[in-house]
Amino acid sequence: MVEDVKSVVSHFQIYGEFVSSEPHGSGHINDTYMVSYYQGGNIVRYILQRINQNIFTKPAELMDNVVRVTKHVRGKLIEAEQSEVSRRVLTVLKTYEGNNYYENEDGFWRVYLFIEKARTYDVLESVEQAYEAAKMFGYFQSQLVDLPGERLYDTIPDFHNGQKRYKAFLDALEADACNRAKDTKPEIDWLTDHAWIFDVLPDLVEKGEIPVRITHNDTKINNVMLDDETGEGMCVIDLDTVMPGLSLYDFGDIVRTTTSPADEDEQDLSKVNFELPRFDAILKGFLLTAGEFLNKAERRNLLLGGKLITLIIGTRFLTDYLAGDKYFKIHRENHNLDRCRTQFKLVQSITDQEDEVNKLLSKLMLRPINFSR
Ligand code: ADP
Ligand code: GN1
Ligand code: MG
Repeated sequence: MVEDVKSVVSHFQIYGEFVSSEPHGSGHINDTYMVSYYQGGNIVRYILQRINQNIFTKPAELMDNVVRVTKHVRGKLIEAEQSEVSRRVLTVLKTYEGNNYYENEDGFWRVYLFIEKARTYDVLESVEQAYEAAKMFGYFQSQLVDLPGERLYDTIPDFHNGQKRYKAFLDALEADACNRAKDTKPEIDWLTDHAWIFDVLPDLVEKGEIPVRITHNDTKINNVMLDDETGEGMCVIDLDTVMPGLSLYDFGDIVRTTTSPADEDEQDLSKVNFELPRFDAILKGFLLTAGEFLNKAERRNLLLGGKLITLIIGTRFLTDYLAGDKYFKIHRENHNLDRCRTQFKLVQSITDQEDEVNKLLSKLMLRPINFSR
């Protein structure tokens, strides 16, 4: 593979001598490599990614979105006289032909500058990190409020459409392609019981209370880089799903990936719990940067965003398990089922503590509209 990587990166405008390449990160979708070059006496690193074309079927449109968004964010950072701009926004490298990607028989490739002295976390180590991550995702959205030009491409149509995700689950259940439904009866029953939640947010969108904005749509915690030294939020990454969406889903995915101290694939479900101090931290971080543009209905439904996206992603893991692990990368048997279980447990844990959360939201004048069956 090193030889292949070396040949792929040779098409990009990178100077110096190729040194090495190795797989990098723990994303579920793309293939990511860290590539090192020797340049004028220093080692300089890059990120090379092969875009998963089973999932992103129009990668050229996707790159068009990424380039527009990163250019706009870069302009904002320069305008605000921010230091270290190239550590605060992804930089897309061009090929010698002047393209933003390179395509060969093995796939569709792109290269970013490597963001040094910062890292991502799969599980948070402190409440401060939760605050920083939420602040960054809110900031990212605020930077895109005035993105000029045409509507961005929908890189995955209906990405967070819970009703369609539920329908896909029902189809996978009926097909039961791998005869796995028998092993997952409690999860199927639990989901059937909670499927009504999928309708709540679309109702508010239909009534015009919740607007469609430009959102990131994959604000899980390992898609933001935090500075190694200061812990400060540096850069929002993984921009493949930046497209029109709901702000509440972005906040929701922060809830999903920061409020429990457990891994997404933790097998000991007693470790999966919604922790109020973490929620308090992300609420403050997100409102600091997104508070200015969020409307009243959005502010009042922040917790719902968390519940809903966690339910949607749990449903997607269960669907993929039933279908035979076709979508998310897995690294062990039953991996998607384990992931599904943590998500459903977290939704249950949020529900169990809803009164407490509502007290907190009331203090911030964010008491949610009562929604129930
Ligand atoms: P996936 O879509 O598969 O999740 P990501 O774009 O999130 O792919 O990249 C996977 C991991 O690679 C990230 O979690 C992060 O740790 C690392 N990474 C991605 N882009 C960069 C970058 N520009 N600089 C440094 N690390 C990066
Ligand atoms: C995938 O690419 P990554 O690993 O950041 C997925 C998200 C899920 C997440 C669950 C394009 O995110 O929607 O929430 O896994 N991305 C896509 O961990 O499907
Ligand atoms: Mg990622």
